[in-house]
Amino acid sequence: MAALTLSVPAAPVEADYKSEFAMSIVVNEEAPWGRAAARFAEAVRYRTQGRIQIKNYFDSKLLADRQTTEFKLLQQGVADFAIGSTINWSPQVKELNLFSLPFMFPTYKAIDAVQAGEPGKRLFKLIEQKGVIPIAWGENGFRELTNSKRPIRRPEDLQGLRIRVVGVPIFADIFRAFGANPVPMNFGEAVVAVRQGTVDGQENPMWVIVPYRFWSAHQYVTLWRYTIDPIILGVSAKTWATIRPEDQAIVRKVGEEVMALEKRESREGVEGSMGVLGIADTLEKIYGMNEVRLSPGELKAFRDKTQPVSTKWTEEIGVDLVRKAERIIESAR
Ligand code: X2X
Repeated sequence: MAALTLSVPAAPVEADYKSEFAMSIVVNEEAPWGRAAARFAEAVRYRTQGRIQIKNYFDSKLLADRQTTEFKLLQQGVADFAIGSTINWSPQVKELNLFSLPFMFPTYKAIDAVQAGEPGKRLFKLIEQKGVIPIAWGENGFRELTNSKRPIRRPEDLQGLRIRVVGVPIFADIFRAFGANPVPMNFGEAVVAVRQGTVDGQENPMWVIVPYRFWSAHQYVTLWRYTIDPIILGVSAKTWATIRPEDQAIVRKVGEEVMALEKRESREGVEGSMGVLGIADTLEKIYGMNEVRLSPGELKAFRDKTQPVSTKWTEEIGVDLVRKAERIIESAR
């Protein structure tokens, strides 16, 4: 008996992990999205007593600014971790375009219900089937429109404006439907284009508009919540397979905590809770932007223009998934 016990090898004191894991983030550390990556790396290092060391590559540095390749790099294990936007992952996981369906998600309650419900679970399963382990949802935010030319109240106001969009097809379709001239561009390039005025406008959540100082080039903002941009903390399945179960459990727990905090923080600045200024006050009073809020009638004019886009992309995403999400949204109102 004793001999048998002794022959069982003791668990190694040091895990034979690679000395550094790479984490990709498209933005910098100044918004909740990037801050979550910094917190995650630090808390994982602490709670694994240094066994897992994560190096963060902010501002798309692991991607050479090609944001729509992030999911591929996770599949390959070039990126071990990422906190990535569903927009940037949608070329490889087309169902993630669900969140880019125009005017689909009216409230935070609606998005939370969809993520917690069957559609969210199905999306996580699809991601996992493609070789990436999804850990938790976070949020970049509702995407608002900024531009340097004029207040945008009606689709006609967008006529001919050069609007930077992420290089995924649904956004080009949406802005063409409004009569604008969509210019697909990677984010790093977009930051320069906004500053230099080679585009007239762009669309992003408040937490990108503020830290990247888009307000200094763009006087006008239209608050229309036309799409939402969730983010997901994911791990390459190749990397995951090298991590021992007890460390996987730590990664999961820390990831869930950090991303829940990220979501709260990204909403606080917008919702005006906990004494933080709401989006309108922040962008108008602090950053001097001219804010346009749309009446229900004005919003409807934009929504009507995008009806064919929604129909087309519902087919692409999967009618069943979209209808399930719609039913959840309806009851979460
Ligand atoms: O490129 C963008 O606009 C950004 C930063 O919001 C995303 O990564 C989707």
